[in-house]
Amino acid sequence: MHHLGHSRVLLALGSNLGDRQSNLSAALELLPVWGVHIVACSQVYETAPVGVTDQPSFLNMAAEIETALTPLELLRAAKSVERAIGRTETYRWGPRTVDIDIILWGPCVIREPALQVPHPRFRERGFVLRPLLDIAPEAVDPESGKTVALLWQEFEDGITP
Ligand code: GSY
Repeated sequence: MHHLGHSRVLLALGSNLGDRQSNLSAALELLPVWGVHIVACSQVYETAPVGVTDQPSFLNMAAEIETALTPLELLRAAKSVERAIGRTETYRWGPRTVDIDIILWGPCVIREPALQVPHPRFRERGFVLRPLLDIAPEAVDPESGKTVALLWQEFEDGITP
């Protein structure tokens, strides 16, 4: 179920190829073209690569948005923006010019083959949690019932979800 215009939708953005700051800025300028209103942005954090560690470091940030798009429409918009900025598929978890993930959609839980919200791995990713803490510390993960602030604290304390 998706609550038109009411849910707090949170995105994570990352870039580790080319002019990383310009790639993030370009994404924030292109999203509105697709009907995505940017409400708030976190700081930009330089983060060591997680997963495949033998790749350049990332710039990561988070954004709160408002949109009348459905979740799957937002996913398609995000993919269009990624492509416009020059992301070409390398390999899973490989370098990318820009990556846009839907992390939370208010209280909604979406489990479709193409889209999982809350993002299934965001609770263990400091590069997602730390930017989110800037703009949405009190946002609640509907699956764990925990706030972003608590998830960040547990991440920092090394408590695995
Ligand atoms: O889906 C996120 C892409 N990604 C990142 C990232 O954005 N930041 C960091 N630090 N490591 C990452 N590994 C992958 S895959």
